[in-house]
Amino acid sequence: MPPRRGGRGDGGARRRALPAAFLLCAVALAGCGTEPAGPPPPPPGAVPAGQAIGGAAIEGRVVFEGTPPARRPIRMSSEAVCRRPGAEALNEDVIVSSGGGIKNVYVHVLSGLGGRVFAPPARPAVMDQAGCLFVPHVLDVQANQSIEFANSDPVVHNVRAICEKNRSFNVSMPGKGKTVRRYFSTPEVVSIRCDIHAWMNAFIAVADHPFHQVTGEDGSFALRGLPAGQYVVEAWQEKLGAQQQTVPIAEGETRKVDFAFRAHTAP
Ligand SMILES: [Cu+2]
Repeated sequence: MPPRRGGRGDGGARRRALPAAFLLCAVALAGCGTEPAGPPPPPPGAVPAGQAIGGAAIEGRVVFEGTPPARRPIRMSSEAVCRRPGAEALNEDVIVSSGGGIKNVYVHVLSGLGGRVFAPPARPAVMDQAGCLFVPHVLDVQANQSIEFANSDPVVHNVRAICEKNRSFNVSMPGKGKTVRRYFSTPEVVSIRCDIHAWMNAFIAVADHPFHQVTGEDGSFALRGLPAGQYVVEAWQEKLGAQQQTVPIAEGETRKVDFAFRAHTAP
């Protein structure tokens, strides 16, 4: 016997579901239909942004050991404006300089700062969509720091943030000049994508303190202004995984710490 459809019971369920659906719409409109409210103010006693709390530093390089993977051209054939025959952008999964440094590694203090609370910088961090790529590819921000997403391309993009600990979102970026502000409150690495152009991906690394950096072309980093203590420092790379080192440091000391990755070291 085929299953019964559209019975009285189903209608009742639909009637009961309607108010819930309206409520969801109202919540969605309040949260996403207009620009959401800015981040909450820092709690009393938070260390102001930019205020030094120590004179120690952890500096070093992230390097690739062995032969780095070749970077492949990104085929932007589905979007005429993005297409650059003969001058295609290269994929940004693993970028190793001629000297072996790895670019775009997120280096941050994972633990050791105790219960200190840090106010985020007042200036927004910026992630642009330019040349049909997210720029920068890896952005480091502080929790509750405003992030301005911008579109510099004469095409429609979107920004989809895929979070585990923060609230995921998806906003349309309909053409050049569009900007949208968002923020994340909880430390994690958020995956960013454009659904229209499958090759467009990026990462936003969120920390609840200012001791973080994304390595430049030569793979170098410097975390300055730390108080004496024992820290766990982590280097995270989107394809190669994460490595941690425990770093004891005295007041005023500068410690050299290097990280070395090889292909396929991801867990
Ligand atoms: Cu796009």
